[in-house]
Amino acid sequence: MLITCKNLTTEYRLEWDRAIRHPFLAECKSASITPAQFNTWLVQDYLFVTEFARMAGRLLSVAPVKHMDTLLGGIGALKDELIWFVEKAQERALDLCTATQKAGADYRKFMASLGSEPYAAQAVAFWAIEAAYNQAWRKPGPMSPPYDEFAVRWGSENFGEYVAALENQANEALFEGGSDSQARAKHVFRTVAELENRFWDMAYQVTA
Ligand code: HMH
Repeated sequence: MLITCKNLTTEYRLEWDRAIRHPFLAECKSASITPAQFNTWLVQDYLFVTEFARMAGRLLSVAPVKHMDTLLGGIGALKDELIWFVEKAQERALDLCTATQKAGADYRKFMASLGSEPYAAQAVAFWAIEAAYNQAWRKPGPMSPPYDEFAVRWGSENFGEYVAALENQANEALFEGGSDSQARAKHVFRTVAELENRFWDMAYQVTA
């Protein structure tokens, strides 16, 4: 059977649900998250995005030319996102030179390991990582300041369109890849779902 991104979210529905529904998000929506918990997530997510940008570079290096436009746009957006993270950290007087927590370090190792996966598996992982944030931040519904800015960044329709473009590209790669790359894609999708869940949990191990 041909694997698509949509199939993966149904096949691993439980794991995916744990990636996109989490008390952290519900507590941002109800504004009951503590500043220390939110700030911990913020600093760790900045560190995550620096590694995710490297992953994007590796993906670009193996992508077919027809997929470059979307990926280059994504890399440009990551540049803006890193600048924005630095501003948010300054507003909150947070030190971005903080150690990566275990869940973040495991995520970083996973992203580095993707460099030896077939293109289809890398494209699925890249889509899944962005799709997880798009769905997670959109699901709780509109948020109040200061969390609205975060919910809009990843939950917006614009970001959703970018995620849909990544999904199309990942589906094309799956279609063009062999059965081995499809099996690897399943494995990486499941791993992304698990790592996303652990990343939300990490906010409660306050370090910021
Ligand atoms: C942990 N997953 C995590 N952080 C992010 N910023 C994204 C996904 C989306 O880029």
